[in-house]
Amino acid sequence: MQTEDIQIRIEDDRTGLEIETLKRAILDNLFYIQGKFPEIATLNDYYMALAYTVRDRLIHRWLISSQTYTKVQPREVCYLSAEFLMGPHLGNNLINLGIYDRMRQAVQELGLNFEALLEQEEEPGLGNGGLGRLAACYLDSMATLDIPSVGYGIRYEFGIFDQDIHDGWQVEITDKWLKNGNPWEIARPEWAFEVKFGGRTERYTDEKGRSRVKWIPDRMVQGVPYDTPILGYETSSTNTLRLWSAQAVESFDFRAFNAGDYYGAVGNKVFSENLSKVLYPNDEQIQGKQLRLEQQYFFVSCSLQDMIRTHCDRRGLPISIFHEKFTVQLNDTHPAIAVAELMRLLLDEHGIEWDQAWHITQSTMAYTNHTLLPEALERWAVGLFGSLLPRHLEIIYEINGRFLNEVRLRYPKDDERIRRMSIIDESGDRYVRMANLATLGSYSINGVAELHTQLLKQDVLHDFAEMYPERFNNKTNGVTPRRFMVLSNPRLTKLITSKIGDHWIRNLQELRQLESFVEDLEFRSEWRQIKLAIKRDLANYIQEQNGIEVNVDSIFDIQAKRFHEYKRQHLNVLHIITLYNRLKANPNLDITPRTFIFGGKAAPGYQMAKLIIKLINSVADVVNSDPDVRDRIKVVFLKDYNVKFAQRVYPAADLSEQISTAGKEASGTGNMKFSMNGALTIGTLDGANIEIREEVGAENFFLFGLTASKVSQIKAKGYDPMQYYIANSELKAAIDRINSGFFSKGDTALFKPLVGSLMYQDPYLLFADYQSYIDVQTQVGEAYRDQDHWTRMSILNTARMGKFSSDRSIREYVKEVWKIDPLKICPPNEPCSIH
Ligand code: Z16
Repeated sequence: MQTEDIQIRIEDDRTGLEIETLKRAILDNLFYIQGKFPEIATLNDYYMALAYTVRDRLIHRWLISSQTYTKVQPREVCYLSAEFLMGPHLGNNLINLGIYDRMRQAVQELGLNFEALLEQEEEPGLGNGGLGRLAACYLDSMATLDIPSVGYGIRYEFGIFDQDIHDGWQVEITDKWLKNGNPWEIARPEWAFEVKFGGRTERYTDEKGRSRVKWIPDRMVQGVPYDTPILGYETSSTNTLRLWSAQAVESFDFRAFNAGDYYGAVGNKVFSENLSKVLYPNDEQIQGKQLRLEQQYFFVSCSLQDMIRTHCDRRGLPISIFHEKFTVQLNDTHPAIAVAELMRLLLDEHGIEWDQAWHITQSTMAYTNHTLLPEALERWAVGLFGSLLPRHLEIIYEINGRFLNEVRLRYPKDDERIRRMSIIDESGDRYVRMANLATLGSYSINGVAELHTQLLKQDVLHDFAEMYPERFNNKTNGVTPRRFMVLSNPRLTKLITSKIGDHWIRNLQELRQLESFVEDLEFRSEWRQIKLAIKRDLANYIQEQNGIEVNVDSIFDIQAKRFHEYKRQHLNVLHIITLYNRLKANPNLDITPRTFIFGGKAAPGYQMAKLIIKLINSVADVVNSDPDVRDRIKVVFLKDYNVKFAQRVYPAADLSEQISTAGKEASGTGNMKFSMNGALTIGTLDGANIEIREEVGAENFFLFGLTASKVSQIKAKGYDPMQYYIANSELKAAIDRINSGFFSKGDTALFKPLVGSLMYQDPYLLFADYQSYIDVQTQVGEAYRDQDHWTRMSILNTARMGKFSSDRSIREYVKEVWKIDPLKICPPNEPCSIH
């Protein structure tokens, strides 16, 4: 076919950006894609018509990008992650295309409600929390910085569950995000791969007389890629998020089918397709379930096969230089099986010798660790592992054997060290330690904040850091200002841009220029008005959702994140109860009014986290309706916290709660999103809080609590929470209040597991940090009364958050880890001579 003859015209209805063209395109898509006329079209039909209108306008850049990669063959990064928490695409794509305002106008001229259409999108919630959202922010920054990259993951049919609250308890509801169709993805069944499971291995001699291994699996599944375009901000670079969906391999069913076992054949199909059915909803605690390992291996194998096909078949390059063209970033150990899988592909499928295969593998992989919590470190029972991936287990044994020989040479007679460093944990039942595999197989290992990296080197990976210090580095997390400022906070964006122009959106350090407006009375007043207007919006939402009326002049004190004991939502509750007790004792007490807002999901099997949610709702019921409180405190639990909702919440906060036990939160990223939007932080010296405080200045940050080293000291000495309970009358009163059944209609058993855990173990040192937290909360209340000073601090928080753009993080990965050159992509329909 003469493809050169077919040129797309600039004013084509699929590319044109005139308002009239956009309007025509939306109606055209409604007609031809949705097959509806206006009289019977639903809101979703209009959403789809709008989404396709936007998609049409980005597809040209996407194809030029992929054509350019094919032609230039640049070095690329593949970001492997079991989770991508993308959030809604429509608004973000409009921002990144630079057509948000004109599309809104076009939509409004059609008589449609633009906000309602944005709201209509079901977000792809293919992640649990921080780790998945970080992957999404990094895709945005990689495209914005013109870094050739692909995100590889799993197309879960059901993402993170929707949360409902019944009688104060969390109830999980299946997330059917695909039910209305997904206009942002394109299926590529022609590029599917097969993935093998189970069976056994066999040795054979190849035609060159070399001993080789063949894996004879007992099951096979197909991975079908679904591609979603990832736009950069005001650049033509458009990368790909490629998610794999599991499908039955038809030929595998046939044997059973021919034998007349129709139901057996269909059963196998159902079994295969279970693989990508549902996201495991646990953050920071592993379950060791076989299906989870199958998911991990499934997407890793598809992704590596895809890279090798691109490299060898499409580009015709020798496999020996694979690592020069591709680097793989492992987002935690979830994709760590990639180390063994790449070895297998190189050894068994490409006939490469061990040493060269190991060199290629280790030059390809880089590993990011996201947690130090022991219960979150992945390990697989050797029996399970070997029955699912027999060949990989052999390879891991071989890697381990060779490695431990090196350790023995380097540290003679140090058996303890050998035991600690081994990929196989042999202290009891045998396990494959995925962090050790990832570390050993990677040329770079990083933590996600300065403190976290330091503790990683000191603690979990100490022996590895001692042996290979040059491989360890820190990359403090960042978040994208496009989604978490420009899209989520248009009012603040407009004010900032009116003062300093709009370059800050690509170069967040330019927010520093706002510092010169701190003394500007008019500016401060506008800043305050904006916060108030956003709080009003949230107040309306709360009124609708929870039927609670809140005072917009009160401090909006927000803790929004997954529920986990180490994040200490219950410490926040102890503060609320303390204030309540003070008001009960002295109903005329003059306290700064506060609205305590919580949002977040608990892992469905995590009873304690669910009980903390119940406690918050129980306290809310009592406090919100007590006449003695007289609107000075309100407690609100907002259900179903997700990306869409987070975008509403961050801009409305006065105070951001970042109160984890020091040493437990690897970085945190919500802390950054709040502060960028002008919230002040009350926080511990944990994760990225430390660096945020360094940037915004100690005088603009409410610090409390023990340091990480004090925490481990106290624990080493033997921590006794009861001593604090006995000595601190307000703490005792708060705990007794819960214990008495006051918040549970007299039921003294309900919160026993929670209170008991605090009084007798308190593994996260709430009691040790209680007084310090209360004291600093009192300072917060005082500080808020000086609105003018508070506003100065708020402005300075935003002005000094430049470091925490994910663009900065990605620049560091590019320069210090990946060593990739940016590649500019020609804009569509313009003369261009870059390549
Ligand atoms: C996760 O979200 C994180 C760590 C982890 O092991 C598993 C999940 Cl699902 C989080 C960390 O808790 C958080 O501190 C960090 O900011 C985030 O990962 C991104 O690095």
